[in-house]
Amino acid sequence: MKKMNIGMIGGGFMGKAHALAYAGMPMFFWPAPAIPNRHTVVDVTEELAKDAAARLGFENYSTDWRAVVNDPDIDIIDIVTPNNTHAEIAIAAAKAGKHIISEKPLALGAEEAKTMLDAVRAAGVKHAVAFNYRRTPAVALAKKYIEEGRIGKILNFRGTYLQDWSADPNSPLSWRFQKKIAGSGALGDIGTHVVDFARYLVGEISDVNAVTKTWIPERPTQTGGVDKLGTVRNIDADVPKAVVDVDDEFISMIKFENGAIGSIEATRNAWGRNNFLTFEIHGEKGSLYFNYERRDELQVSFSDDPSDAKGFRTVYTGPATPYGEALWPIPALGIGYGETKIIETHDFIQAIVEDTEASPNFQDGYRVELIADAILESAEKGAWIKVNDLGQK
Ligand code: NAI
Ligand code: SOE
Repeated sequence: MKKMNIGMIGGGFMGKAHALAYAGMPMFFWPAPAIPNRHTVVDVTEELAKDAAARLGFENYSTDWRAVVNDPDIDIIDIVTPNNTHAEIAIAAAKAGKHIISEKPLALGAEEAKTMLDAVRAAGVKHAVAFNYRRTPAVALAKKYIEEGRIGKILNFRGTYLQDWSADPNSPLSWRFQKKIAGSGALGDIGTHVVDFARYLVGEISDVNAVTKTWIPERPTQTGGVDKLGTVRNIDADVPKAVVDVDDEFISMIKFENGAIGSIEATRNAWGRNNFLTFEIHGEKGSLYFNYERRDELQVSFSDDPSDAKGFRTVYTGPATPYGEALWPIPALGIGYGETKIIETHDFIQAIVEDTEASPNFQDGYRVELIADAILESAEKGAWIKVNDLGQK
């Protein structure tokens, strides 16, 4: 069986998730399209890189991502670094002829994402963007029902992503609060997952009308140690404060090209909400509801349900639903974050081996960035904004 050498850039939170997926993928999907080999992991210091290699099971480590991108033994470059580094690494990897999977959001904005899309298209390499939540079996089941016409023509999509890890004003100013590193706040960090759901399940978004808020305008700085999300940082005892220049929260009305309407909102300041990533979709013949915090379940209600049994009922995902054969043998046994990454890894490596387009890919990452840019512009101008396409379809 073919082996594919992985060069993974970044050994933090997502480094762990992707390394787990490389190890686990062939255990779930057998025969695997190819065996991912954890060849080299890169981080910014020798200590971090060495530790990441030991912890995440990589054969080698490095502090020089350029050398790894140009290493002829590497087949796939996996970008799991903060958002401001994605473009430079991806463009160099494309030029070196490597297949690329990048974490979301693809870039700091649409213009930068377009340079990445241009680079992978010019190089003819395979490319994927890691919107892994659409790999949750219940989300893929919703997609199947929609494609089969089970809820009819879609009227409305209502999506949320609510977390509370930054509601505490003492939660430190990690890179996720800095525009030059993150691009935007809750919008790019978590709102883009909902935008991905909307595009995947309903279709292209044409217009947005949004409001953004920064509830906590300054936060304690940090220089090392480990923060709540496992990011390596030191939090000094007597820290100065620094300005937050991104959104803590946004809400946007949306219009789809196919005539459906809806809303998307995201916040990291909602006490009590942890990974409250949801959608409710209303169609002419039924409705679907999903909440990632109950990720084995899809709530369904159909117009032809008996009149004495109106309301949502729960479908549990399992062997008979999407990805079921590869996963666990009993419905509701429990899908986790790891499984979504394992499926994502499988689908990307399969696209490489079978020479098909990976999905979602940099084109999708770029379209999501166009929508995110339009949301920011709309919030600034207080008006409906058409989603532009920068001349790149
Ligand atoms: P993190 O801060 O935990 O880890 C990033 C790692 O990259 C750190 O170890 C850091 O030292 C390293 N790094 C930074 N610059 C580097 C460089 N130039 N060369 C090599 N290593 C470098 O961040 P996390 O949470 O892993 O996020 C990484 C990316 O993954 C972000 O784009 C984020 O938005 C995305 N993400 C996606 C998730 C999803 O559900 N799909 C979940 C969490 C993060
Ligand atoms: C932090 O808000 C975060 O880790 C995001 O960066 C991820 O994309 C999300 O899936 C989980 O939360």
